[in-house]
Amino acid sequence: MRILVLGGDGYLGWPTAMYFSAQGHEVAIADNLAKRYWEAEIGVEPLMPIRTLQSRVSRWEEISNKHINLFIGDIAENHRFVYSMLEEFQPEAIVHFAEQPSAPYSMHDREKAVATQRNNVLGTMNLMFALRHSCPDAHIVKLGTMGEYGTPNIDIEEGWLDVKHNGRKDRMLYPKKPGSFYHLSKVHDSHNLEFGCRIWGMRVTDLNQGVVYGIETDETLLDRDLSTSFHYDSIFGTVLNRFVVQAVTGTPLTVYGKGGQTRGFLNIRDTLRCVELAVLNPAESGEFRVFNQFTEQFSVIELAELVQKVATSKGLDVELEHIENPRVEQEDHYFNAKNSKFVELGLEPHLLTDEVVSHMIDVAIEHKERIDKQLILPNVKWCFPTPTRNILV
Ligand code: NAD
Ligand code: USQ
Repeated sequence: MRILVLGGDGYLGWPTAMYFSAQGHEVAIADNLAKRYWEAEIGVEPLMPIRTLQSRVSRWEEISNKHINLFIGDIAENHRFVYSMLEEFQPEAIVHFAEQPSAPYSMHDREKAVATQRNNVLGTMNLMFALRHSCPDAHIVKLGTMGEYGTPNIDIEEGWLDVKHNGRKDRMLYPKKPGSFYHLSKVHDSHNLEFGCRIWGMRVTDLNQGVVYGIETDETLLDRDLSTSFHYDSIFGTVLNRFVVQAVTGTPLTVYGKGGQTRGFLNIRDTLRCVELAVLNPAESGEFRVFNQFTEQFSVIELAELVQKVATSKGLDVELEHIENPRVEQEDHYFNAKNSKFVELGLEPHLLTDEVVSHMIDVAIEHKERIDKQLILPNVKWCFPTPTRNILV
């Protein structure tokens, strides 16, 4: 198939692009390298050194003897770029990772909240219009997030809810209660995409993905220059990835508040497989399909205790610390999310075992000299003091 990976320079997009290329698909990557700018802006670096996108692609081509097409451009601010790329490449599937992915980044201040929603919502809208113009039958596989649902006190279905009200029934998009301006941007995307399916007959799979952990895939392991951009800082690092790096540096594991926050999690290898399953089994024309893309549920404290146990068995001295929660979120709540659709399509999950954590610790130890401990403590609060009335911000 001809598969376009939007955001193919990122943590998940780069390994996904290599994976599809390895399976023999014709792959194109689009990226505006914005993540590299955001990293520089806040002063953080990935754990492993990451080559330029062009040199990663060349290295992949040398090693695999397969070609990846490259489009450098901004999908949110340059709609002509999106139209001409789709016109030229004529993708059958478009995997859309190209968004600002961090909740803390989006909660930093007005500018970053607006920039996040502008980038994410407009990028998806430009894609919808360009697709309608240039390749209306292509299937969009869109990375959404489990955080769109928030933590409701009822079971979380896969995207849709059958509702009975005053004696009548309907099937509605599942009600959303997200926890940051970033997560809200994904809700807005979902609504826009569902509208496109309903009105124009677009075919879309919205992947409500849980929190991803992991450093390596089969393709990144082929060469150091193919590594993916793994973060451990408080803005771009996700919780388990952060705990592993904290354990290696002897920093107490940063459990925010009580640590009862429960989320869906998955290994980066399962991200690749889930996206592949969605691409190979496309949505019907007019169908807005939602899959909950996670394999296991854990609370933050369960993850911290797991990392502590494994690290201790490897001779590391690791403490847990309940620090003041910088976020506004429930710390003790019901969470039961359905995730059967990928299993029905054939997903065999990589589960979070002691061995997986142990291997992540070993990789983090290899790169220990690059870890900057200053980047570990959170520095963005959800609820900051209201400015006095005569200060314009
Ligand atoms: P990432 O920041 O590493 O990758 C996103 C890529 O998109 C970056 O290379 C960035 O430069 C590019 N990009 C952003 N805006 C763009 C634009 N306007 N035009 C072109 N390129 C643009 O993020 P990631 O962790 O790989 O996440 C990928 C996607 O998956 C995101 O949409 C994220 O919200 C979603 N997601 C991630 C996780 C996770 O745990 N990492 C979990 C659930 C969902
Ligand atoms: N947390 C801690 N300590 C830390 C970091 C996080 O206790 O050091 C807690 C957070 O308060 C939160 C939970 O761990 O309750 C998850 O936080 P996270 O930073 O790992 O994940 P989140 O901000 O939700 O965002 C990440 C990705 C995002 C994706 C989302 C999936 O950055 O792109 O959409 O996971 S989900 O959470 O299912 O919405």
